[in-house]
Amino acid sequence: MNKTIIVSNRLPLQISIEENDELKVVPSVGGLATGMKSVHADGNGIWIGWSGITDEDLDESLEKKVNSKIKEAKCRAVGLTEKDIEDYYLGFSNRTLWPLFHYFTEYTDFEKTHWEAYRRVNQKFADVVVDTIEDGDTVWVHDYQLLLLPAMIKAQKPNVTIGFFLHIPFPSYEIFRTFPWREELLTGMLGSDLLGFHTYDYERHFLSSVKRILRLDVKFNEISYYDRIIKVDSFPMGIDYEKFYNAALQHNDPKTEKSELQKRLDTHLNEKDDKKFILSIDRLDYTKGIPNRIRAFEYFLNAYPEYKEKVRLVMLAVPSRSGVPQYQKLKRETDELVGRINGQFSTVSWTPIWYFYRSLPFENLIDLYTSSDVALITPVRDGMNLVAKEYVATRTNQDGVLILSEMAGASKELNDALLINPNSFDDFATALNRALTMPLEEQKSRMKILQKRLKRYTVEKWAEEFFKSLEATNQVQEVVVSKKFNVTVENQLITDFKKAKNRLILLDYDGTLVGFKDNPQDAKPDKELYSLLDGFEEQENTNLCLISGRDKETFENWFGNKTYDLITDHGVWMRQKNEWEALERLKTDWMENIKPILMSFVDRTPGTFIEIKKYSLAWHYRTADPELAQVRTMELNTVLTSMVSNNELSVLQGNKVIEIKSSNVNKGRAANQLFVKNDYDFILIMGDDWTDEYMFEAAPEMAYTLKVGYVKTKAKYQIKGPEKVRELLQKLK
Ligand code: GDG
Repeated sequence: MNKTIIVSNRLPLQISIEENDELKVVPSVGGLATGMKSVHADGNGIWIGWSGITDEDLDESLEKKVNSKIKEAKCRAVGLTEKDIEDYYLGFSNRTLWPLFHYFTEYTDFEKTHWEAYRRVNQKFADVVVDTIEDGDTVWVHDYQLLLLPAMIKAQKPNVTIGFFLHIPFPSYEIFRTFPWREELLTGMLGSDLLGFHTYDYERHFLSSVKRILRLDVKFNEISYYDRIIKVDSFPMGIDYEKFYNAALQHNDPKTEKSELQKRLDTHLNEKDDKKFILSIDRLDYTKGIPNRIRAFEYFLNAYPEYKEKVRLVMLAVPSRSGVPQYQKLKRETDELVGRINGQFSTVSWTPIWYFYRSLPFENLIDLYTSSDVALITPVRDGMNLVAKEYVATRTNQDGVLILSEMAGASKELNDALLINPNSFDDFATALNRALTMPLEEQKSRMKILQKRLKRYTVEKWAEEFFKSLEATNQVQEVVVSKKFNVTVENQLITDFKKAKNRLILLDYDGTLVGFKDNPQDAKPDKELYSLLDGFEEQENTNLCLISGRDKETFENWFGNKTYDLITDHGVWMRQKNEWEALERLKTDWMENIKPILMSFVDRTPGTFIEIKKYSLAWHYRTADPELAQVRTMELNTVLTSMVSNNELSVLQGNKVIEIKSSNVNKGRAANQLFVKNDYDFILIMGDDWTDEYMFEAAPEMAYTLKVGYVKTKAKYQIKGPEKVRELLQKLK
């Protein structure tokens, strides 16, 4: 039976070493563990991650004990050293990726040794994963600590399905491009078959970086990457709604005994009947906007002095990453601010801010959620923010108001909250005033809509949707690979070639025999290619012909002293036995009219240029901004449409090029001249471009037609790239 493997930095277990080396293992109750329950605990799943104990703290016997406990919980541990944690976790993950992806560029370190540790540790994870999985298994990798892992797994196990989910934002291209190892990071992520983000914005930012940095083809939300199609989608993570709702119900039951914290909260409420609670809960992290929130609260008290002694901000800041200097600084700043504001406003009976710097048990979290009138959740950047959703789930009477930052992913779903820009103190003050005076009816109608969404799209549903989508990627891949040029076809082709008496090999040049270069003139034949092609000159009964959109002069220059056949200018000219012959008689007077139009596109689209050939004009946009180029190609097509029909011209969409040429010329017509001339019993045709489709269409049924690349084609088979083409030709020599 196929397995499902979940991989995250930490295992969903808290393991502690007690006295006498006794182990205490407590399962984590976080959102992720809940969402994964159906695939992990109940299904045929294994969770891989770090146990939380470094190698240095484990001797051989303790390690055995730990591993056996981990195994009981259907987990497998990745061993990490103190140095790994220092450089990969506290270093690269939390001092590079975390700040950069949250737009804190000034906090971002680009430390090469940390990057190397990140690579090394991702490989440690890959080794354990590869050792655990078999073909047909499914792997789901989580979060920013493991961005390189998908490609590392795929390289060794191409037949497993890999999903990846990023829990934090993916930044805009302008931020991501500053990252020194950007290509490698993206390539690491592209080992996945499905990439998931919380919101459409993160998805679109990621795709933009893939297009601009890796220059890959992206259609809607699918990336063509060699022989694979990678799907990218957004899956907003939900919460365990019932758990929070039921806990709140129980809490509100008068029979339930009150916690110490609740008693303290109650005394506050009794101080004055009309006093209100404003709640904020976050990890103490600079992305959560805590100092800013405190300052905004001060601004609010000054702007609306009538609230003095009537409201209280209850702030829970959960200690986090205290080994990273910025977090230590944030702690000092928060302490100081709370002290200053409490000093400034407090009276004998009122302290405006209650500040807890600790983590609380779940029951106390519910005390806070249920006792508050307003939740003030105002991160400056946040992938999703589950606290906002949990607050909503605990409002069993549907009262209460959520004030939420637009910069939290959750704001995309929670439109009925009061959404604010966390950088505007006026927004804060107005929203707080509105929340504190909101009629109960409006509170209820808003809360009802918020709850409806969260109740339906829970964390289980989120995991289910992701898995469904991940399984569907297999079907996409099957379509892509159905035409794959596999070993069986290759062997048959070689056998047919060997026994044939009269062979034709028809090869496109750019993208087929050589890779693309930014400037077409740089894509000259190399030594290896010459020797490969020359080999066919010596073979008996073998007619080799290169067929290209290149002009006659260029080919004459490159292959002038060779004896093989050439067809140039998309089929205008043919050279056989060193004699050039014009296959078509063409007019060129239209060129003078079209040239200025193309020139205006060059002027307005940096990175593009015109190639002037004898019988055609080509506008190349390989190095232009891909998004701008997409707009301009549509614009150019529209402009050209009316002009070309009057002049019997056609517009060809090549690989990052638009070419205008006479309509009655194409590679298919030219190739046909060869097909009919001889009674071939073996024909091999290879090409990568849209214009090569004419050849595939015109080819006799017995021909082997091979498309280079994995896009839709009329060819019978598809092959990866020029390297593979050369390997095949080598085998025919
Ligand atoms: C990352 C992304 C994204 C908090 N304090 C206590 C406590 N919590 C629980 C909350 C909530 C969770 O921790 C915090 O989740 P958030 O989503 O708010 O924030 P991050 O930790 O930054 O999480 C974030 C998330 O991943 C999921 O993808 O939403 O954007 O940054 O569940 O209830 N729980 C207990 N005591 C506490 O003191 N028991």
